[in-house]
Amino acid sequence: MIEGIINKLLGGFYYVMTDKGVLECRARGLFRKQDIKPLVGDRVGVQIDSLDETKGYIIEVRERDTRLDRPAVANVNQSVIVFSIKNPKPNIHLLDKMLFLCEVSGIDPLIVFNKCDLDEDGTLFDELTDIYKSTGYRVIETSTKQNIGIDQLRKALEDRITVFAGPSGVGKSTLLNVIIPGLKLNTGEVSKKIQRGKHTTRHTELILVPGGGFVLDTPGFTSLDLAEIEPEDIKAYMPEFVKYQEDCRFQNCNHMNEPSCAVIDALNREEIHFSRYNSYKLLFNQAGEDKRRKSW
Ligand SMILES: Nc1nc2c(ncn2[C@@H]2O[C@H](COP(=O)(O)OP(=O)(O)OP(=O)(O)O)[C@@H](O)[C@H]2O)c(=O)[nH]1
Ligand SMILES: [Zn+2]
Repeated sequence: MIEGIINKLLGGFYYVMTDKGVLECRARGLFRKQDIKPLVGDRVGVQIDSLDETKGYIIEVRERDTRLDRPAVANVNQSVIVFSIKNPKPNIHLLDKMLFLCEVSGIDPLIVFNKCDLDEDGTLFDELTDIYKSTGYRVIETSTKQNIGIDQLRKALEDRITVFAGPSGVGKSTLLNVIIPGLKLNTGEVSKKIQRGKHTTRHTELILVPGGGFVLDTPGFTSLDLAEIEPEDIKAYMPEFVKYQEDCRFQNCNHMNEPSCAVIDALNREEIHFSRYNSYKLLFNQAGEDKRRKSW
């Protein structure tokens, strides 16, 4: 048996990258009875077909570190969250929501502000970076037009399985095309993309990055439904709240309207950014609403 990683699923076959190249595999063995469906990103044990060494059987699926639903992938351990400085301008609440989903999924976020060529004097980037670096997140600025930050981004992909996330039009596909020569993802205006993409079926594929690491060619965190999350659990995923909350009067303080709340005190002293606190409140309320909607 040899070890490998599933890089795509196509026509009922699993394609597994191994030391002996990419093998076309079928699933077989105990895990099928246990109802484990192998996913892109799964580390697997493969038995090579004795008659054809380009084919094989997946006989074991290793334990997963993480799992995402849409796209369904295993073992992603980093998310590059892309927003553009301008065109479209960043939606900070959406960024906070994606950071929150990373925290919940156990995935390390890296924030990328792309199109920095449009930020003439750099002030927009400085404002945004200040919020997120002080919260402890990694932030880089890039421009595919002026080749800024691309090497830094490529370096951050080494030894990781990365999913790109972010709204439409921020430059996710353009960044991936620059980092992976020959990838040729469609880029540009949405209407043109739909036309060009009409007859091609999308499937999720793990791509090897020159220099090391894997990226998914399909964006992640496209579903932002919070129905599975209790509003009371959200505060634990706001990293900058954690050091204050032991000083709240109530042990189970939600930092909403409770008296003597250390998080709100820190907010008033501007030690916690207002936009981050505001996102927290919106997430808290949305989690409650999504839950009520689902339980009808
Ligand atoms: N000025 C500037 N424009 C850029 C940059 N990177 C990408 N663009 C442009 O932004 C537009 C959208 O880029 P895409 O890569 O298609 O964006 P996307 O995030 O993949 O969009 P979706 O596929 O809709 O999610 C294209 O017209 C790109 O040429 C950049 O660094 N600077
Ligand atoms: Zn509190």
